[in-house]
Amino acid sequence: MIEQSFLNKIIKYPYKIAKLNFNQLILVFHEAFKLFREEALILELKKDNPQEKVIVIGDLHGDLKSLMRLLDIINLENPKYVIFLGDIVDRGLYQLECLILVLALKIKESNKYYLLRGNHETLEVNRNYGFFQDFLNRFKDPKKFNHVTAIYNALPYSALINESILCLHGGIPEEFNAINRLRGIKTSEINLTYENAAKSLLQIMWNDPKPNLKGFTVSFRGRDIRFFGEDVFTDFMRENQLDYLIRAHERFPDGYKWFFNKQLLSIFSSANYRGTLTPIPASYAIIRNKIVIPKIIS
Ligand SMILES: [Mn+2]
Repeated sequence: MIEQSFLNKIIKYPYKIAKLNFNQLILVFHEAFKLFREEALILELKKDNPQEKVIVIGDLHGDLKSLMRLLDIINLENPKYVIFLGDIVDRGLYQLECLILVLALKIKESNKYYLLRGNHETLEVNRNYGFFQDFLNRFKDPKKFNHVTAIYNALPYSALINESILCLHGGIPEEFNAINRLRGIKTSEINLTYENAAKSLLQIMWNDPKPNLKGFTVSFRGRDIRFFGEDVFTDFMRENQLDYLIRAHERFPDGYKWFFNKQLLSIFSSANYRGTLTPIPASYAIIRNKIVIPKIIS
């Protein structure tokens, strides 16, 4: 068992995570892994009282400052659930710190904090965008990264709140029935379904909405990845009886962006993304009384 005092220290002093030795980190990875493996690929979260809040957080990409500001906001708002939409690592200055802090929150309050898989929760992407190299510089042995990969492979892909608000990292898949088909399957059982769900799972992590587009079209992001237009989005939402989609994956000048008659909200919670681009405000979403409200982290 992991000590509560150890978790509390991580949460209170996240800048000191860099000083932890690998055996201490293994405790965090292992405990979080056990929790994620018991979760469903499509989380089904229920609010009994409509007044209860949910906070949804987009890409962090190693922006520990924004994450710490979000924890202050979470303390003030006291939501029932906090959902991270993935892309915790790569690009930023405090990638390991962000990952370990999110995992520590998960372990401490596992029925409050949820982490979904983004396209950067993958070794191949981490090899290209910084986290794998950052990890190797610290811990030298590439085999140690297996602890991280195990976490990635155990993450849920989507969260459904009161059967009406869908949260995921990228976008809707071409297979409209994918969400329903994957409901009830545990993350540890992914191999049972992976063969015929691989494309949908990939698209959930990678797809993007595009205004003034009809149907699905190819994306610059890669093979099997798609842009989706308003017509297919509206059909998907109707068929799945959904009111809102909250996703991340793209940065916008205002920090967030509404699409498609305000049924799709895109948020991004890293302000210092890549360090070289023009800074943008970091955003998050709050759900209360069935309404989704975008907010800027100030
Ligand atoms: Mn992304």
